[in-house]
Amino acid sequence: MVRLKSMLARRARMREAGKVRKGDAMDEITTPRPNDLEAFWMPFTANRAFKAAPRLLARAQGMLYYTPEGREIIDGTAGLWCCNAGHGRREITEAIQKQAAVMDFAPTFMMGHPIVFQAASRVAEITPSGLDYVFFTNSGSESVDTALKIALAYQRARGQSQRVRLIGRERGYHGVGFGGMSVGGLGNNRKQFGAFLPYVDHLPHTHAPEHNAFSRGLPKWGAHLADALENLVALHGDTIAAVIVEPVAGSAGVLIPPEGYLQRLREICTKHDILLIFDEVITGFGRLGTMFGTERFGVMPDLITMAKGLTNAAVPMGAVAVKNEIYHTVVDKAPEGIELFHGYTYSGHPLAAAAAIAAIDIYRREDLPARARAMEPYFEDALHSLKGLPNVIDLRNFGLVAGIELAPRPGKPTDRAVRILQRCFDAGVLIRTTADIIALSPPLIIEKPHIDRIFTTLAEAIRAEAA
Ligand code: PXG
Ligand code: PLP
Repeated sequence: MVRLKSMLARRARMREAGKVRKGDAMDEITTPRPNDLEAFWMPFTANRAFKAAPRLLARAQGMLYYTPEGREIIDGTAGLWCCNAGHGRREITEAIQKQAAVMDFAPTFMMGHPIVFQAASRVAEITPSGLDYVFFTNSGSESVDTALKIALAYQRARGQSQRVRLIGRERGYHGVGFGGMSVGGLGNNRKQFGAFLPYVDHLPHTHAPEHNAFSRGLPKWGAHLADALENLVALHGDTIAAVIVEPVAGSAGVLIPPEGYLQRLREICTKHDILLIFDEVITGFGRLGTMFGTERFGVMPDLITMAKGLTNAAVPMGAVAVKNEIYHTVVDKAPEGIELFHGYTYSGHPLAAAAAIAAIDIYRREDLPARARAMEPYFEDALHSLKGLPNVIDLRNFGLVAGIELAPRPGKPTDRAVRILQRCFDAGVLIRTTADIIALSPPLIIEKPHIDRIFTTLAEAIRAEAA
């Protein structure tokens, strides 16, 4: 940091002397990278704390990140739940490079390019049969907004235009767009903004440590919590368009649905003619031991939102898969011309499409969902070996997702978890924290020695922060 400061001071002096102006080529030359950390307003980050003591990742391969100094960090989080096939996959990199050389960009508004159609077909091959139409976006947040808009457009197209209400769930995370934030149920993500979509209501969350603490797999207690949807129907009548839930809630701190809960939710949606949207941004692409969570739970939604693992995170991309009837109703019933007034400049960007095809081919060829499923018992045992450590008040897991809930330091929420994250990083393991919950979601290529390292390191860090 001292070197960096002297570099910046030198640049400022030169600028004052009129030798270089900001943006000049000279400026680049006289200021070798890394540049200072100030300009980047970091997302969901304590900017001041980070910039005072940065944690930098400079390179990645397989299960490992490397710091700028070359120190190895085991990736316990698949980046942000997204590099499911591990880092630096050659097939994906080459597909992106090849596509960039062939055609950088072409519009998908009133034009098409071959690779985007191929990518949609590839996605439709892995979604449950009957959800065979795919709308491309650039992120999970955009996928959620897209799914909500399609749900509303569908209700109108079939003559149910009174169905304008959207139902989310407490502690749900559906990204940060106004749609996703509105159906989302995380207070911290809402409190600064005040304005939300109208006509939104929420189901109760399913987290019940008093009944389900230290569950392995699906907790037994709580299927009846889905019945709250009946109460919302009693309240709102036939004005509900759609219900959106994460099959397993990730961002809120790994909340595993009780056995039978999602089935019950499906039944009530069907009974009252309400669309069910599964937000599979985290649970998609093998994370739960099947390509999508819907297969593992045996529950069929009407729409699936996805992102993250779709391209193994090599290029941003999201997608919404919809039931054929939804596509046909919106498209076939529309007057001649554009059927859905929605889309992003980069809906189906060629580089993202190339990355998605290559990533899906890897997931299928290496059967990474099955690999995750096979590794789940070992991962589960390793997780539950943390039971009894100081301040560990709950452990929960499903697929290759684990949550470790800690008692917060009195008067200092998040402090314990953040310090454990720092200790793990210093000891060569990347974990993720949300409030005082630690979340693990490693790449699906993980081997047993990585699991051992992750949990040994974590146990030491938890002990070290016992006070
Ligand atoms: N839906 C779900 C279920 C998600 O988990 C989004 C939508 C939004 O996706 P984008 O691509 O717009 O971020 C997400 C994203 C974490 C964490 O560690 C989770 C997400 C993103 C960043 C961090 O809790 N989930
Ligand atoms: N803002 C302006 C002024 C635009 O012209 C556009 C797209 O044309 C957007 C926002 C939306 O950008 P995107 O399509 O990348 O979401």
